[in-house]
Amino acid sequence: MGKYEDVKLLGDWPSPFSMKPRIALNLKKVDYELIVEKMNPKSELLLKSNPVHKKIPVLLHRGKPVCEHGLPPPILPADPYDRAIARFWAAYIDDKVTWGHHWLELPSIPPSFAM
Ligand SMILES: N[C@@H](CCC(=O)N[C@@H](CS)C(=O)NCC(=O)O)C(=O)O
Repeated sequence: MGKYEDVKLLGDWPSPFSMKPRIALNLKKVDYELIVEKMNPKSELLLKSNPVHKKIPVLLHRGKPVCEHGLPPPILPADPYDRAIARFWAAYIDDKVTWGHHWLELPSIPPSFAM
């Protein structure tokens, strides 16, 4: 992994929203520290870093918080059609797969539509 200065992710394992930045950081080979946020009660760090929504994940770069996850463009495929498919599935996961039991509701994916 590359050495990036002071990258921390405030998140937790069952949070699908936390998984996206973790996957992105791993794909980009960025070293980071995962700070597990237990949410009950919410930590001072979370409340200070994301005072508007008070939600995880929060990426902290040199102490500066970045809230609201998303797929950074360099992670998306170069081909416009492949990019559209990737965005479709990212939005689908965001909309439909919020907690564990929803994983069971994923449809079977036609091979032509899979990434
Ligand atoms: N729009 C946010 C959603 C994040 C989100 O909903 N996180 C959940 C955990 S998976 C959370 O922190 N929930 C705590 C709460 O709603 O108080 C994002 O894209 O990062």
